[in-house]
Amino acid sequence: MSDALRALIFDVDGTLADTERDGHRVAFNAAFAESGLDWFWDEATYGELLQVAGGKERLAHYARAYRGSTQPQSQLQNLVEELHVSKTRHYVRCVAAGGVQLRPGVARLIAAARAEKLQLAIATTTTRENVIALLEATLGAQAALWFAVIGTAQEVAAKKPDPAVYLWVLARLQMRPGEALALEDSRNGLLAASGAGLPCIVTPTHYSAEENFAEATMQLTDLDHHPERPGQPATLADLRLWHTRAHQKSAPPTPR
Ligand code: XBP
Ligand code: MG
Repeated sequence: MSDALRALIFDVDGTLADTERDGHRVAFNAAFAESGLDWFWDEATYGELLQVAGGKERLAHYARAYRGSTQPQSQLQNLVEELHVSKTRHYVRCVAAGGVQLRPGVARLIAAARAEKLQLAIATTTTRENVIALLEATLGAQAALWFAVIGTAQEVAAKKPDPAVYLWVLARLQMRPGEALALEDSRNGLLAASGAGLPCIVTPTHYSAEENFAEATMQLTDLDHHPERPGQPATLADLRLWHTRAHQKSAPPTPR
């Protein structure tokens, strides 16, 4: 017998909203300018840097791999921390001012899930302040309370593609992986979700469009575009169906 769907676990960046190019990237550049650094991340460079999950990790990688930094680790880490505080301030301000919108279908599916009493959760490698700011700015002042569990960079050290954040969220939800469905936008996110044993729906962004999503339960342009019914949105009933199918596929064959 397959587990019934009890929870939707959303990634944030790229999945709830297309935050990277016009949100995070712009905030990183504002932090560089504020610190008097001549660093600048154009859209293409940022696309490359997105292979490294986590803003702090991305900053350290850029310093070493793109700017040839030979600073001792502790010194570089101080710079990274300082830049990241400033970047987070810029990002939260941008989001609170309405600079980022939810992707198509996200608000509709969240409302449907709430109406049907499914649990909602977040599993992200971004900073908690960013998540709260995004939920409040796009879904309303109380929206963070709709999510039973919010797993962020503050809860687990290992970032996606490591499954740690999904395992942490599942433990908090007190659910088995087969009772939940993850929604992601990137290969790193998909690997994290499937590493935790979760079926995963992928809605790529322009940054992740060329990535390999072979392990995905279903891939959609966005949640308002059903992959098999042109012009129709994906409904919660579709998500339930895909969840059941994924479960059946992964279940061992019944002995005759
Ligand atoms: C998101 C990230 C984040 C953001 C920046 O990945 O990698 O690092 O780009 O946020 P995912 P911070 O969507 O797979 O969780 O600067 O707060 O890390
Ligand atoms: Mg993402």
